Amino acid sequence: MSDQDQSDQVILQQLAQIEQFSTLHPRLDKTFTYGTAGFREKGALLDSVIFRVGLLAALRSRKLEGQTIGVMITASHNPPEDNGVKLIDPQGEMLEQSWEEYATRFANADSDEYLAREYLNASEVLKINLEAPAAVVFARDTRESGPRLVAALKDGLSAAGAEFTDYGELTTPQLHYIVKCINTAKTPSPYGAPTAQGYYDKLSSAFKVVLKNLPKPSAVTVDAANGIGGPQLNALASAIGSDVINFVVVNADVATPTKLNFQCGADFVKTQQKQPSGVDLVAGQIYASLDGDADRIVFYYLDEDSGFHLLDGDKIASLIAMFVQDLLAQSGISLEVGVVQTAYANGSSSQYLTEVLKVPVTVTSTGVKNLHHAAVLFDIGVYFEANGHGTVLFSPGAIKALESFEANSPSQQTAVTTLLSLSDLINQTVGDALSDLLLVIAILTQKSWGPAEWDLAYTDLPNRLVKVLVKDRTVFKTENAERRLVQPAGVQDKIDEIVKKYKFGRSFVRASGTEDALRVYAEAATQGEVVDLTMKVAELVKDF
Ligand code: G16
Repeated sequence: MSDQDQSDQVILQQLAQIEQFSTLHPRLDKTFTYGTAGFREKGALLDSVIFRVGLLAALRSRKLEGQTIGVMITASHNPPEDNGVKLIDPQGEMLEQSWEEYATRFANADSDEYLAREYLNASEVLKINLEAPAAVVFARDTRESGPRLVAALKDGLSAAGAEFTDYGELTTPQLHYIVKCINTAKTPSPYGAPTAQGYYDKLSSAFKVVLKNLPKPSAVTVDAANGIGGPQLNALASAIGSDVINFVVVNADVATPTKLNFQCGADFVKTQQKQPSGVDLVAGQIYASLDGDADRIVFYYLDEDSGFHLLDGDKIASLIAMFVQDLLAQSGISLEVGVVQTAYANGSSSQYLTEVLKVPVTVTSTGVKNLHHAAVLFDIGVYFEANGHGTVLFSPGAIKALESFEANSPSQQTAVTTLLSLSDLINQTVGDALSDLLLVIAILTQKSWGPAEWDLAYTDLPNRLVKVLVKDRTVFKTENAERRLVQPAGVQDKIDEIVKKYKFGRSFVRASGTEDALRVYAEAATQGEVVDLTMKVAELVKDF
């Protein structure tokens, strides 16, 4: 047999295998879309989708010369019965956007034969050698549907002939970290050891360097949303040591799946603007809430008059930008710091960043994948969504400038050492609640600040975010980083008319990419006005 014949046979065998395995994971009569954070649905509906994601992950790895691709099975902040899946590219970043189309095509291929054909077509269009090696790693959160979906994923990977490793239950950012570690292991700058222990070691060492010679911070109570963040934070806390800091982890029941994100967690606290259940707030102390897969975090505290104050992603971004700028000024190194936000950013935060800190601010569409791409354009790019999803990116040039800097004074040296430790403390692959938690505590300890001092930077405009259930959210199309509606025709003009009547009024509407709902955001000068404004805009769009 000629080499060509042999190769044809291998490919035919792979296609036959895909068809055969696919019969075990029948597609439901439903259209799936790779959205803001991959596929999200009721867990019961995702079997075929996850199987097919396995095929795509194998192709992606083959396309990238066998580099390891990650697959995370999670629905993050969504309710317990939901689940989802997202792909992670070799440097720990989100799947390249041009591939989302293939993910959607695979998920919607309406027969086993057609799926095999889509697979072959993709390999031809993208010039992928189907005999090349493929490597995939995966993990899941604590949802009940996780193990069943992992089985579907393994079938997909086996059908496509990929090698794979199951990392069990991890937070989403831990898997991003592991993917980057694996793919950088043989380079001059390995990112770390590709294990959960490697993650704890990297973060805990950097945290200890930043806190060296500083007083021990007060204990921090963290609401883990009854998700994977609970056990992982406990393990990270052990690596750090109780001589350095104590964490009190509450809402850490991962044995009762129905409790996940229920009346607790970052999304609950941000949208309800109140404390989660299971936490008794003591005035003046700082608290934090994670979401179900620990890629988001928000902080909060009670003032002396029992007023609840939220310190969300905007507040975190402002704190970090201010701190990094101070350190740069102290060191004398000139690097450009920029902040990336979305339309959800509170108007006061954007004003503080541009007018007080004087940092450039870029606004992108929702989705960390969008913010990440904008943040890499700065020497030090701070990106955060208001919902608490974000991180800081140090460009290779910035790291080089810091590493090669020759300090003229102990103060300059301290600033440079702190900046370099921050770059290790921050999970630069993606927003990471645990890494962000340590970063915020480190900054507050350095400044000797409590939550109230942090909160002083600016006062949030009263704001509200509500979900509106509509018949078909896909008719809502936006432009200008989701700040304006272009469809349905005429609706934006009506929103503008309403908004005009409110002091400091602003409102926008967009279709969620993770839930079957519209999101309506508004802000205005007073609490009463913002409630009224949100209600009027929600009323306007509810019948579509
Ligand atoms: C995901 C995305 C975030 C996004 C959030 C809500 O978060 O990763 O970037 O802000 O969904 O998106 P949407 O408004 O489109 O539903 P998570 O924490 O659920 O992965």
